[in-house]
Amino acid sequence: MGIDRLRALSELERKVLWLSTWMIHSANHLRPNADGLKVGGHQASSASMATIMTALYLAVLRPEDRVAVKPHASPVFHAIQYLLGRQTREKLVNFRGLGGAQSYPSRTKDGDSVDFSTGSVGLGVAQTLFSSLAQDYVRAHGLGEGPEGRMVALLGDAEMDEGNIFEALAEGWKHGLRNTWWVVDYNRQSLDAVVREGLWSRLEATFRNFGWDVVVLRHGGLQRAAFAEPGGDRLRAWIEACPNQLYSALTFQGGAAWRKRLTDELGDQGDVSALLSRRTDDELAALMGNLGGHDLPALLEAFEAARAHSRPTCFIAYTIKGSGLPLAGHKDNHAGLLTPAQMEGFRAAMGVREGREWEPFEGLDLPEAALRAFLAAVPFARPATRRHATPAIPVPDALTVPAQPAMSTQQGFGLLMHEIAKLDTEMARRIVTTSPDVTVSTNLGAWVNRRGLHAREEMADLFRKERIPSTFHWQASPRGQHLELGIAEMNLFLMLSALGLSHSLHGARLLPVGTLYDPFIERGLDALNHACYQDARFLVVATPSGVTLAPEGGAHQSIKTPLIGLSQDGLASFEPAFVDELAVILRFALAHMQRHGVPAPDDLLRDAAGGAAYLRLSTRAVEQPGRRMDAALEGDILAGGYWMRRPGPNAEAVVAYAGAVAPEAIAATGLLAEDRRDVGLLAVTSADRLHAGWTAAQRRREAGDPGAASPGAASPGAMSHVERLLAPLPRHCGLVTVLDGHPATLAWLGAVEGHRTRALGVERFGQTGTIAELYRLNGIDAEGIAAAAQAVAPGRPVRHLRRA
Ligand SMILES: Cc1ncc(C[n+]2csc(CCOP(=O)(O)OP(=O)(O)O)c2C)c(N)n1
Ligand SMILES: [Mg+2]
Repeated sequence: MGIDRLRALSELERKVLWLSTWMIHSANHLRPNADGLKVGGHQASSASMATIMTALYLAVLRPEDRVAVKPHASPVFHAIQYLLGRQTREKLVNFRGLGGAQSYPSRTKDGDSVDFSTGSVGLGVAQTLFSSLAQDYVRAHGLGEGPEGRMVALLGDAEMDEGNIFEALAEGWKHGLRNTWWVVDYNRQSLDAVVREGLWSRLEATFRNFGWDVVVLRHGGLQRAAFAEPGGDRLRAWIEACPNQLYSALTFQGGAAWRKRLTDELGDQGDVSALLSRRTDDELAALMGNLGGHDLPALLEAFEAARAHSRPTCFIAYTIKGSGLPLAGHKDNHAGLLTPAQMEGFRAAMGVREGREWEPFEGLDLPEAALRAFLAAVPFARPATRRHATPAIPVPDALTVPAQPAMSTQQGFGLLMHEIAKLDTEMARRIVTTSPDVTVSTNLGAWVNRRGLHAREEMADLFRKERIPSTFHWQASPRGQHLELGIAEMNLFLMLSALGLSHSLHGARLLPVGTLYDPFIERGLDALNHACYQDARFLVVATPSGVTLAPEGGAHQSIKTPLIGLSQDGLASFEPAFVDELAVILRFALAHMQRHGVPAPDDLLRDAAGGAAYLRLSTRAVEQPGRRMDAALEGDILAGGYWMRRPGPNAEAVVAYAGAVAPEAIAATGLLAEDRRDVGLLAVTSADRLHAGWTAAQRRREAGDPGAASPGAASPGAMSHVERLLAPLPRHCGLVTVLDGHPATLAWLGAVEGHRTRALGVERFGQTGTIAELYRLNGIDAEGIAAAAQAVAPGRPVRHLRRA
C-alpha cells in the first residue's frame, strides 16, 4: 500500500506552512510594488492554522462538505489547493495582485474549492450554520442528492466577539441544527491583543447550553507523553494555569526563556527538574509549543470521531499564533512579516533550495511520487460536483395582478404571494420565505397559511386546535415553506445567503424571499453585502419604509435605504408605486435570481448574469391605475422608469418621482400644468437600474465601442434607458426629483442631459404624524414639489402655490 498517512500529512503540513509563508513574503518583498503600499497577508494567523487545515483538507473532509475558511488563513487555503492541483502557481505568485489568489477566500474570484466567501469576521462562521439549516430544508423537501455534507467553519478565537455568531447559535438551537462543525483556532490572540483570561470557558458553556458537543484539543502528543513522565503532572498543572499573555511571551522568547521560567517556578521539585534537563532548549520549545491544534494525530482522531454523529460540534484547538515562525507568540504579530533575513533562515530550515521556493515537494523527506500518489487519493479531491449547475425553475410570463381600486404595495405583495401560494407549480414549491419575526406585519400571512411553517418535526398550531379564532394558521411540518426566524436581521440575511446558494452548494434550486422592515436592513447590512459579494440569489422585500409609515415615527423611518439599493452590487433594487408594477418586478426577480449567464456587451444592466433583488415597498394605500400593462411598459418598468405623463416638445418642467409619493407627484404635475406647457411626469421604478444603465453606457462609449456614440446622435442601442427618456427634453426644462428617502437617490438625473435639477426627499430624522403632515414637513408634498419646480423652471408663478 502507499506511504504512512501520518508521515505524508506531516511532511505536507510543513509544505503548507512554507508555501503560505512564502506566498506572503513573495507578494510583499519580491513582486514589484508600484504603490509603496504594504501588500500584507497574515503569516502568523496562517501558521496558526496550518496543521488544522492540513488535517481537514488532506484527510478528513469529503467532497460533500462545505467550508468557510478564516479569512486571514487564506494563504494556507491557497497552498493546500495548489498541492491538490486545484490552484495554479501563477495565482499564488500573484497573491493579492489583480487576478491573483485572493486576500480572503472568495467564491466568485477563487476556484470552486471556495464554498463561502469570508473577510468580515463572524459572517462566514454563522453562514455555515444557516447552510446546514438550508441543507436540512432541501432534504426535508425531497430535493438534493448524495450524502449530506458537514458545514464547517474555521474561525479565529477573537471572531467569537462578533455578536452575529451568538444570534446564529440561538437560531440554530431553535431549528435543531445538525452537521455543523466549528473549528476554533484558539491561539489566544486577536489583532491588537491577547485574549482575556477565562473567556473561553464561558464560551464553551455557551456552546454546551445550545446543545453543541465541545471537543477541547489542548495538548499535543509530545506534551501528553511528558505529562506521563515523573513530575509531568506538575508541568501540566503549570501549563494549564499559565496566563495567555505569559504563554505567548515565553513562546516568542524560545527555549532558554522557557527553561528559566519553568526552573524558577517548578525546578526545585526534583522530578520536574529532571524532566526539564532531559531536554535541550530547542526540544523544550518544541514541547511547550506542542498544543492540540498543532498535533496531527490528535486532530485526526477528534475529527474522525465526530464524523460518527451529526450533532453540531465545536472544536477548540489550542494553537500558537505564528507557530513555527520567528514571530510565534509575539503580541504584535498579526500583521507582522518575516524579514528577508528571517525568511532566509526559515528557507534553510525547511530545506528549500533557492529558486525552488514554489516547488510543491522541495525539501520534503518522502519521495515525490509517493506524495503525489497520496495527494491524488485525498478524499476531498475525489471527482465530485462541488458546485452544482442547477437548472432554472420556470417562471410564468405574468403574475395575476390583484384588482383593488386602492392598495399599498405591501398589500399587493401579500396578495401576489397568496396567488402564488394557490398555484400547483414547481415555482410555487421552490419558493421559501423567511422573516425575522415580522411575517405577519410584512403581509406574508396568507402565504404562510397556505404553505405552512417549516420545522424538522410536525408541530400543531395550538390556538387552532383549541378553536381560538385567529387569522393565521401556524401549522409547522417538514413540508412547510416558511422559515420563521427570531428578530435578528443579521440572521435573516445570513439565512437568505445560505438559501440563496443552495442551488450551487446543495444541488437544489430554491427561490428565497425574505421580508423585514425597511429601516432594519441597516441592522443586517454587512450580512446583506456579504451575501451579494458571494453571489447568493434571493429577494428581499422591505416594508414599511420612509416617513410614509408616519405614526410609527423617527425610530422606524428609513432614509438611506434607497442609496443602499442604488449602490449595492449584486442587488437589483426597485421601489414601485403601483401594484401592477410590483407584479412585473416580482416576476422579474424570481427569474433574475436564477440567471447565471455571461452578459453581452449591449446588456448594459448585465441581466444575463442575474443576481439578488430588493423591493422597497410601502404601507400607504394609493389609488391604482386602470389596466394598462403591455410589453413596452413592462420593459420600461424593469429598465427603471417610464413616462406616466409624457412631456411635450416644449416642456418647461418635469417631475420625476419614486415610490409612495406618487399621488403628490401626480398632484404637483397637475398644479404645474395649469400654467406651463408640456409638463412631464416620470415614474422611476428603479433608480438603481436607471443609474447602472447610464454609467454602463457612458463607459462603453468612452471605451470607444464602435456601436456607441454620444447620447444625442447615437444609435439608440448604445444609449441607456434614462438617456432615451431624458434626451428629448429641451435644455431649459427644469427637473424636480422626489422620493420618500434621501434626495441624492435621484439628484443625479439632472446630470444625464444637463437639466437644472432640484432634488427633494428626506434628510432629517423624522417625526410622528400623518402622512400629509410629514410630507409637508419634508417638502415632499404636492405644493413642495410645485414650489421646487418654480425654482428650477421659473415661469409664471403657480396659482395654487401655498408657499411660493
Ligand atoms: C468585521 C471585521 N472587523 C474587523 C476585522 C479586522 N480583523 C481581521 S482579523 C482580526 C482579529 C482576528 O483575531 P482572531 O479571530 O483571533 O484571528 P487570529 O488570531 O487567528 O488571527 C481583526 C480585528 C475584520 N476582518 N472583520
Ligand atoms: Mg486568535
